[in-house]
Amino acid sequence: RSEAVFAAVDLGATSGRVITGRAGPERLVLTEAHRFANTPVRLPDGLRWDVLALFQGTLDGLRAAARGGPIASVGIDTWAVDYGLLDADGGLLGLPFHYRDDRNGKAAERVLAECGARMLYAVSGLQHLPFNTVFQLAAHRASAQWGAARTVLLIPDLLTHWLTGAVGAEITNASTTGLFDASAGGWSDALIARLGLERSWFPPLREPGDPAGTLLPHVAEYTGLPAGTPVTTVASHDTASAVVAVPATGPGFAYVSCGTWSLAGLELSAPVLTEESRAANFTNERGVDGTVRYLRNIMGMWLLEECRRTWDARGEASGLDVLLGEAARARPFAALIDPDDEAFLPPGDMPSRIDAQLMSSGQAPPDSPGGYVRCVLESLALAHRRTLREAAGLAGREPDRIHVVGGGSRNELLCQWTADATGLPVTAGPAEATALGNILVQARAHGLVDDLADMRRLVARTQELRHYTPQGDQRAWDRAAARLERT
Ligand code: LRH
Repeated sequence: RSEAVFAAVDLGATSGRVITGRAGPERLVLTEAHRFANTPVRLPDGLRWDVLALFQGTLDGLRAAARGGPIASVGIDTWAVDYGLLDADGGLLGLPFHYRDDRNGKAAERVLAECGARMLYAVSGLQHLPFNTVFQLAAHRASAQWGAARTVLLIPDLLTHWLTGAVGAEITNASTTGLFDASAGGWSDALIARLGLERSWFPPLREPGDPAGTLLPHVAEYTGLPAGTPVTTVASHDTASAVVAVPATGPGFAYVSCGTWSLAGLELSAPVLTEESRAANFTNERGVDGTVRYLRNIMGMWLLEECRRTWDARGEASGLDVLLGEAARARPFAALIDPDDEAFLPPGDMPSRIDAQLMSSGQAPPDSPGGYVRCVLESLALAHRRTLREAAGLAGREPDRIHVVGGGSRNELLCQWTADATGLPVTAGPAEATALGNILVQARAHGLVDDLADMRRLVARTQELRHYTPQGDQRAWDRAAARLERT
């Protein structure tokens, strides 16, 4: 058999999709079967994911996919770090918390005081983010649910469990918990013990490509997929899947996986666990085939999405194209922010928080939505520059090209400005990198493609890409970067 169709369940922070992909040695074609909103819900005790709606959307999506013809297997990826706790009967204990909930700050401080940031980094190689699973678990400890907990499942593993009944922990996502040993490539028994967690709560690890189980009879019946349809383990961390589908044709590339977050970095063959790397807050997340995603999280399109949500709520909505047109005409470098300010993390009024940062650094707030959009996009381009240059220095590897993948690759201003700010050529696309990476790993498990290089060549040959060369005034970007550094 030279081709087959696979279903990718790809859940992002704002929407979920089920996408089918026809894959073969010379073909890779996606079709969206179903898209649904992912709307977090604020309960009295915090911001939660509506995982039941996400599971129902998954089931409806698989049903829509099944109507399109035979499906060889199903794979699931979502955002990282968040989890559900299961009791001894396998029941879910409460709705999973959203990583943007504000419960984690104090717990993170406690864990750092107990274990030390150096020790945590030396083992896990994980950047410090207040919502790393390890800190969320520390915040969860005080709850009544804690005593009944027996298993921790990250979100894609939880959905896989509900589809198949099987329990496992996918390795790329496990590496975002802070409880994973980046050098040994397995759960860190030492960290788990040190944090007073039970080793038995963390299921056996699965590699992308491993079988995860087969659909439960009631799932098969509802979706119309044949009983026995396999669920294949993919790179269940969405960023890991996206990086699989970077259409690189050589080794010297950097990437920016650009969506709600901008994840900017390099692909390495071994983690960098030095003190300099820790101080610069770079992460060593696990990719497929033992690769390491050496990157830093940048606040990303979230800044723009939250500005637009604020304007919509005030009845001042404009379409994205209109806003981008205004941004293109707005004055260059009028206002620059550091996107990594933790104040930007929670949901809420984003323009006011941008104003606050600008005023505290002696800059005037923009006077139009287009001005805000320009401020955000120029600041993100500068953050891409700074992050990629630091990554290159710390890893000792200079990239010769940047691949921008994910939804943000459609944003021409951001891609051009990233090229201009870095002085490197940018290849933009595919926008659907995550779903493509999910499908490709399934296709490989079915013997239709080979190694990572082969998967990437297939993406480069079949997907629409755009190319940007650095242009404009390079020195203006140098000056802007220096100005931002000073503030
Ligand atoms: C992107 C992402 C990122 C994580 C964040 C929680 O969707 O998975 O890699 O840091 O969400």
